Amino acid sequence: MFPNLLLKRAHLTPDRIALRFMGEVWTFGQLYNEANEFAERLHAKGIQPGMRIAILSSSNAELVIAIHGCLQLSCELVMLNERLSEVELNYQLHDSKPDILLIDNHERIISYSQRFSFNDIYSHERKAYSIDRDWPKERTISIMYTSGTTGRPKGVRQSLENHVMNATGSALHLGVHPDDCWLCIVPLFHISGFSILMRSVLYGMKVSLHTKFDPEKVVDEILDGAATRMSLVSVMLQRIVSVLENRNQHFPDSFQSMLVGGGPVPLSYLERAIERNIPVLQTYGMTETSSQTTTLSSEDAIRKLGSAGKPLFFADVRIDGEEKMGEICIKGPHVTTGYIGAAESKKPLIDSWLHTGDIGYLDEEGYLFVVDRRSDLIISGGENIYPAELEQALVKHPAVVEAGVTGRQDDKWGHVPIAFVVVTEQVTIDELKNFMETQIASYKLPKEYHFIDALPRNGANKLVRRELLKLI
Ligand code: S0N
Ligand code: AMP
Ligand code: MG
Ligand code: MG
Ligand code: MG
Repeated sequence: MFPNLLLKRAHLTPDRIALRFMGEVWTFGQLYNEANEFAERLHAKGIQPGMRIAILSSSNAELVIAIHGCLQLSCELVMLNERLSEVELNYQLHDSKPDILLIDNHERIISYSQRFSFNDIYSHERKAYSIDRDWPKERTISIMYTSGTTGRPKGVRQSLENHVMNATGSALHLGVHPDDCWLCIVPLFHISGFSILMRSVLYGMKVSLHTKFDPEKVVDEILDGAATRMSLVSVMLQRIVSVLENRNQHFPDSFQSMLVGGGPVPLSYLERAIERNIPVLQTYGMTETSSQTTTLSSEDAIRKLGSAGKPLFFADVRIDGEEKMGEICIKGPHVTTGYIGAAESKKPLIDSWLHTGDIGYLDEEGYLFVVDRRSDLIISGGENIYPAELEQALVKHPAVVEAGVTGRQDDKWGHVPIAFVVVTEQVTIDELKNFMETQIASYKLPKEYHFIDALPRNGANKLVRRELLKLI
């Protein structure tokens, strides 16, 4: 068992600041009281401990309170990506079958039999529930969907132990200072953001939450000394560095660490960041490991530039294969206990190792270098796009018989999808675009469409996606 995280934290340091959002602040004591109130109102609505609650919301204080409120009531959360299309969200709801769906406002396009806004919950009376002082380690805290090679995203369980051990390993690596404030500009529905909330309650650390990523605001806040840590993906780093370069400014020494991960990080961005006094630390993490597995140390930041560092204290990494370079495998108490829904029977571990599908190597000193993302995955601005998902959507169009999707480099997003289609009847690119907009989140839409006569296939008749680019 572990202690009820927020209850314990509110007992230890009730007056420390937990959250800053749009000029308002919440202490841990206040956060606990508001979360408890939310839990009582949920309970009055018929929500029982152990139920599953899906949440669709942008990052705001109400979401933080709702997350903690659901956890106080011992419910598990399905964190939905607000950028997804209705079709994609419906799949995740159908797969996870939550008891209720919570949304931040009724403008959300998604419908569900049990759908309530945060305000709907607040308009309810309160009903006391029994507060669990101890939480079982194996309890599922959160579920996040991550794309699978088959084109169907899988719901990944993140247990209490996963979160606690990850946050602890992170603290042992980065250190914790009483004045730390972690700037959260990554979405709370991704583990990049959610893990910041977990660190906050465990460390007694302030979080400064932004709804929208605005590099100017981020730079201002850091120059003010109001934030000491942050997590981001490389396109965000690039935008922040550009602001500093344009203003000819540097980060203050009070700023402790900037975790950059979620996809490949170009060396040039790291070099430009260091020029601006940004203590940038590349990190290798994923949904299945409740965030960081390896992170570079500040003392190695320059000597090992380009590496994602060594495994955190509780984590282990090995490379599978005969050669120096091979599939990155991960072991440790931060690795998921499994999937839910259609993927429930898929076992995530082989002999206690998670096979990531990512390709990399460990150098002579044990530093990880991630060389290639897992099979066919396209990572655009830190968001995953699986070709199979787009291909399946494309062939739903009556004119399209076959489709192949692959990624190409892009200055703005790092990597973007482009589509190749075999058609049986006349169709325009605009028609295909319009169709795809009804199926797929806008950040996943192919940036180009090419009509081809046949897909490149191997002897086993399997699509060879890397051959697609040669057709243009
Ligand atoms: C980069 C972001 C902020 C871009 O969004 P922005 O600028 O706010 O765009 P919008 O105004 O919302 O939309 C404008 C148009 O741009 C399109 N668009 C938006 N995002 C993308 C995108 N990623 N790719 C392509 N296009 C995009 C919109 O569709 C819109 O187009 P139109 O007008 O046509 O509709 C945003 O993308 C963002 O927040 N990205 C980061 C997401 C993220 O956090 N990813 C990480 C996920 N992985 C993990 O969590 C595991 C790794 C991990 O844990 C970690 C990662 C980083 C650091 C630390 C850790 C850790 O281990 O702790
Ligand atoms: P997600 O599926 O959203 O959890 O994203 C995790 C994936 O992002 C990993 O499996 C990698 O493919 C990729 N990734 C994360 N960190 C890095 C990194 N530092 N370098 C390269 N790729 C990364
Ligand atoms: Mg994924
Ligand atoms: Mg923008
Ligand atoms: Mg078709």
